Amino acid sequence: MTTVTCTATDDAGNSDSETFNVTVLPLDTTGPTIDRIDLVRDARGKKVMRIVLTFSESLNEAGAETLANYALETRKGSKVKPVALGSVVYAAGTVTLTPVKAISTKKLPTVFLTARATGTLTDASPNLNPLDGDRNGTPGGDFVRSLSQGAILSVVDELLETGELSGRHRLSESLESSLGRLGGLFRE
Ligand SMILES: [Ca+2]
Ligand SMILES: [Ca+2]
Repeated sequence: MTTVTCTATDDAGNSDSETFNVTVLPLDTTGPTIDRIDLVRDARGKKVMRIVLTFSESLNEAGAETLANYALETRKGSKVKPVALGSVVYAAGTVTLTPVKAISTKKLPTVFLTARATGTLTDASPNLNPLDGDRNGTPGGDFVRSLSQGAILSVVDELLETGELSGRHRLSESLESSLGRLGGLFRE
């Protein structure tokens, strides 16, 4: 914060001054990153109904809710097939994508999600910094992950946050528990 003093003097030499404060906010030059992917399953755990993306900061709402900024597709070798997205809803730093048809959990390793670093999928700052999808610290770069990769990242993040994945001596124990939790993902 800077204090500015303004003094005015008339021809007769009378003068008076006023002060006011100016706050200059640091310019936001970082793009939002996707820090978590959570998969919302049906009651039996066999199908993914919704995909929830957690961003590192608030987004420009209109862009966050533009379906064209996201793509789902199955990739098998060179065969790429789009998976239709029905809706996208933004609320408080998270984006919820709902595919038209629920996705079988068996298919998760071949289903890829792309979030595009366009001019509208940006943060909420006046600079409108685009998504930093490749997480290299510079706005720009699409985010591309298979849904199974995304789910693994979220479990590892959670373990790091809760401290379960800190001490080296606890690592094998933690990995065992994460594999157990991931088991549901790959079970036939
Ligand atoms: Ca930012
Ligand atoms: Ca980037």
